[in-house]
Amino acid sequence: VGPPVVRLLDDDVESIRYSLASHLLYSVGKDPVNATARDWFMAAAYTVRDRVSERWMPTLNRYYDQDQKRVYYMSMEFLIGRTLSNAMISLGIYDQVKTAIEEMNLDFDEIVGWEVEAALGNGGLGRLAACLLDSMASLDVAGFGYGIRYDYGMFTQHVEHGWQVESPENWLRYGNPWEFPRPGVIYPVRFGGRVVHYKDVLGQTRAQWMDTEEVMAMAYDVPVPGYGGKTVNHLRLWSAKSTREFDLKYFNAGNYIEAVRDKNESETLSKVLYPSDITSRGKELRFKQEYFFVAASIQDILARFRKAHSDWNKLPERVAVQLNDTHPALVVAELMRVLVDEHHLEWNHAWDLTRRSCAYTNHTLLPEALETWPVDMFERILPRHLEIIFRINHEFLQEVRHRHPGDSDLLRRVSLVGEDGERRVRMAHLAVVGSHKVNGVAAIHTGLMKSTIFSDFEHLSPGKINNKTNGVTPRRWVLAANPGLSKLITEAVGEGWVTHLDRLKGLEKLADDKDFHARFAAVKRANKQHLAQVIGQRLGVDVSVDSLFDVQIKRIHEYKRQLLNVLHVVTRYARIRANPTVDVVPRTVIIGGKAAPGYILAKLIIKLINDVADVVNNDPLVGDKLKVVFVPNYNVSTAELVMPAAELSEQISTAGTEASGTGNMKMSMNGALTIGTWDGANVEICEEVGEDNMFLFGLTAQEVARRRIDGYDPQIAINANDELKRALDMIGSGYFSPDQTDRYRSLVEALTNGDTYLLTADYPLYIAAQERVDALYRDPDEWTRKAILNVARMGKFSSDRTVAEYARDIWGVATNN
Ligand code: DL6
Repeated sequence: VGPPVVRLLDDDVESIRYSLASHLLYSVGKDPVNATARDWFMAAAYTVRDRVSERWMPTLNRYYDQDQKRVYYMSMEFLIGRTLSNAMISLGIYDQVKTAIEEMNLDFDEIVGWEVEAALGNGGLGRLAACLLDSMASLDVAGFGYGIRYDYGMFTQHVEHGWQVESPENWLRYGNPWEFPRPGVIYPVRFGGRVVHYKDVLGQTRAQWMDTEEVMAMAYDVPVPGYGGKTVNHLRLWSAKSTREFDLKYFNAGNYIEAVRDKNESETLSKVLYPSDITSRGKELRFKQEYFFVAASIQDILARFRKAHSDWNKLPERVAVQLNDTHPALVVAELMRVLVDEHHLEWNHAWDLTRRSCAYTNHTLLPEALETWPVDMFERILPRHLEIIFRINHEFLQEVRHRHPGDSDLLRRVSLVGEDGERRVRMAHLAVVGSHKVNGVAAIHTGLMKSTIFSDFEHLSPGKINNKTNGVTPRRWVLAANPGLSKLITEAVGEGWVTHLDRLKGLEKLADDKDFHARFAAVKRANKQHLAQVIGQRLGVDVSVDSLFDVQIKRIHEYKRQLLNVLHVVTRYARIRANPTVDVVPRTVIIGGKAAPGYILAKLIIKLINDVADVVNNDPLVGDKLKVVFVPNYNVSTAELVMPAAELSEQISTAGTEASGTGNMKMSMNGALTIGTWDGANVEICEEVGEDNMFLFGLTAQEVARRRIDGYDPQIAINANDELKRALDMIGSGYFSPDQTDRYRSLVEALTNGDTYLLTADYPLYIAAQERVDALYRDPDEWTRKAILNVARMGKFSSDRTVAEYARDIWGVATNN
């Protein structure tokens, strides 16, 4: 242990102003005369980063000194968003930095606005990873993320003539002030080659993986400050670099161009994030990316472990590896390979250590999202790992055979290798068998995991599958995103809610307090005003702050049913047109989300939303009664703007399809009422908030399953409902697409023939629920009362609670609360 890190920097306004000026000159190389707002952003980021670093090193030393068990959160995605404001808040220096910037006659909001967000993720799974990192640091858990430093993260979505157009987001173009490159932390990652088995001097059979190609993985560390600044953990992201051997080989042969070309090829591994939140089947590069970050992380984890321990038995006591979905499931095979082939542990011993160290989180039941890889491809790229998986499978199936003799169907179902058609390795089965705990992300989701996709495993290992309902960090999603509401909450219940969200309960008693009502409503109105202003400026749509802000923001997917939302909008529009003088509750329907670039139907839904918006927003008969806004490029920063302004939160997936959802939590915490199905975390939000304070509707997961088994016929529902028929006719006949009247025929046909996600079955109940929404909105006091109760009862959905449960039940580590 070296000398302790001395804190050199003070946090008063004067010291911060000094840091800003110094960084502008010494780090950015500008003076105030020539500095742009972006230059000042960089100076501000370095100013804050210095103070983060001063707390980071002591944290790491503390972990070493106390030999703390470390939790490694392995994820292909971390959807971090912007960092500056959040880091300022965590360190408790927000006011000082803001004042220092303003005292220099600079525009704080403009400077903060220059930060390019880190969008290294698609959606829910990646954003959850970022919330959990925040909570681990805030709870003093030694929790570290491992992922990939993609050169291009999530694409930027533009809307051109109503269509989604993607463009690459070169987020590192101006440099990333939050990362520390670690050229000294670099590991080889091997691919291809062949396996040779031989007997060593002791007569033991050993495997040698040889003739491989190598890529190097270089670390970049991004500090993650916990709230209060006591603990600063980090996220280690790997970037692919070509090996020096490659360069030398070609260089010596005098072929400079070849050397550079090869370099580029090996570096493509960390080039781009796959933009589908549902796995891109069979893509070789994706498979290599998965192994790339797994192999580098395992080397790093074991190197750190070996610095402090020579006894391998200590591994599960000191190391917990959490697999964020199956993307890092190769950890199981890689850890086995390293322990057995490189450290010569006996197979059963290695298997025991591996299983006790690993745990796996499942995020979806959708069959198309369950990763499998063709055996042929696996063998070509990771031949030794395939052998290891075959042996794991062999031993696992032996055990199953022993316990269930003669049940060959069971063996076929649970095998790690699917044999129906092309042979494929089932990554979920590898993750389940190689983990000591498997969890779902909401109670209903975990229940369905046990009764559907993993029912055999539930019978084989009862108790292994457990639930860890998701949560979101209140620091980003309330404190930073909604300062008005935060101030109000703090005045009412004190500051402690930021780390003990259950203290929001103290607001319940104010649900009938007229003065609190007025202040709560004023905050919401101000947030709506802000959003309306941005919508006006950026999209040229004039929305009324008096209208109900009805929000659906999430990835565009058939199962999330943005199309059901559109059917409601069209129904509302048809009603207004049929009776223009009718007294309706004015609505602004706000929809945002990205479609995977190859998901044609999802892109068509975006076009439909924009086509409907065009017609509705320009119909003079409609005016402020109805507006439709598609917010382009929905990302974390946009979410931070929209969530606080939402009044109605649309969570309308087909029951049994959305694992949890976390947008539902964010909006409810910010005082929106939920209109939703009995799906994902909606069910638990209802348990907390009360059914009276939400608008739940529709088929339950069991009813959905029953309808599907019985063979659902959408025609019956359509024929029974004139408004539904009319809405479908309008869309299908080109009412909203006069330039191409058959544009939406396929969409309508998908609903009329089959309707996989049962929109037509839920439509009448959804419309009725929307009518209940209107009726309540006409009573502002009652609406506000329910909104306050929503905020008051959301304590359960802090990611601090989620992390505390993982820590207690899965990782076996202590937390500070
Ligand atoms: O668990 C986080 C999040 C859930 O809240 C969503 O319900 C779920 O759809 C999402 N899954 C993904 C991608 N799934 N896979 N694989 O983002 O996870």
